[in-house]
Amino acid sequence: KWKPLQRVGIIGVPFEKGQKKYGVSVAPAAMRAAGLIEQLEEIGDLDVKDYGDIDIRSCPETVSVDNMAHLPLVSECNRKLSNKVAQVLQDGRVAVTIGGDHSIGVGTVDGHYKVNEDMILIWVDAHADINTNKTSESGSVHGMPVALLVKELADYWPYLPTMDWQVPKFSIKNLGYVGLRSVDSYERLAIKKYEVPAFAMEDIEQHGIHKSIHHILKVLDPGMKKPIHVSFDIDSLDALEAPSTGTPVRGGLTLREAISLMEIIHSTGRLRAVDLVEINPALGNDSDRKRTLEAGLCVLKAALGFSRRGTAPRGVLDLPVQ
Ligand code: 4U7
Ligand code: MN
Ligand code: MN
Ligand code: MN
Repeated sequence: KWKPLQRVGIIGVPFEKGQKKYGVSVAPAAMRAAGLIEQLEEIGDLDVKDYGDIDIRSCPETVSVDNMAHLPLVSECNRKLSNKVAQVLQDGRVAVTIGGDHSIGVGTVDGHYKVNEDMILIWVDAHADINTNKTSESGSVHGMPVALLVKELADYWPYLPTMDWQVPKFSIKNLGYVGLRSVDSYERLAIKKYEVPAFAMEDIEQHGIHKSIHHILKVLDPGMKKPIHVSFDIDSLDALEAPSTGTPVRGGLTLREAISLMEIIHSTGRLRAVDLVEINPALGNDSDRKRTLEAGLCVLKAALGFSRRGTAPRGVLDLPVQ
């Protein structure tokens, strides 16, 4: 009874203060220049609306929290993003958010949760992004969004000034991971403690991408009726497939595996939000940049219904005669 939504809303988030390198903020413009809107419009009869970029203005950073860089900026950006994602969903469209670094996952998931409280979250990433400011080695918020979002970890944070708008209500029981291969020790502890279904690269190696994602979907939603949010970090892909990213890790997903994963999720008909984050067009040479942007496009197209088999013209039964 679930049919894929044929309406899509694009949101750009030119934000990079959740990590330290210059360039992730250029990704929304680079993806549009690479033909994002046109390529999505070519899929079946997708109705694509571009909602433009979130307005990133530097607000005065009056407060500072220990080992958590630029919290006021991260907070302000995510507050706006959360409202925008909720608006796109209320317009009856799949919310497609182009980051920006992964700290923007706070806003996308918060906004989705406001509209669909029963949503499940698939975090596709080399990293688990579930550090608190106490466990993080970097102090960068792009390694913390999952810990900020889940209610089970609320007590492990200090009071966070500027973040009052975000009350973590999403349960860690509705989270699954794919692609992990660089997990910090306390992140591993959290995953074990809450028994988060987590398919690290060795599990994907063992079971294949099909069984892995089907298993996660079954564990999180045995009734097969919940809206799905995929937060896709481009560094889940092997560094050879997507070199232009700030924290590349060797030995990752092939593009084929990522496409396959997205095709399976699309086929459920329940995909309601996708984030594509951590593409940094300022890193690497022209060929690295092109390859990374193309990989991002392939992943989004698969999520939104592009078929590698091709699609026959609708309502036509034969080839045109001379
Ligand atoms: B990304 C890291 F220590 N875990 O917290 C951290 F290894 O959004 C990396 O997945 C975080 O790219 C990577 O800084 C964040 C580190
Ligand atoms: Mn990430
Ligand atoms: Mn990552
Ligand atoms: Mn990264």
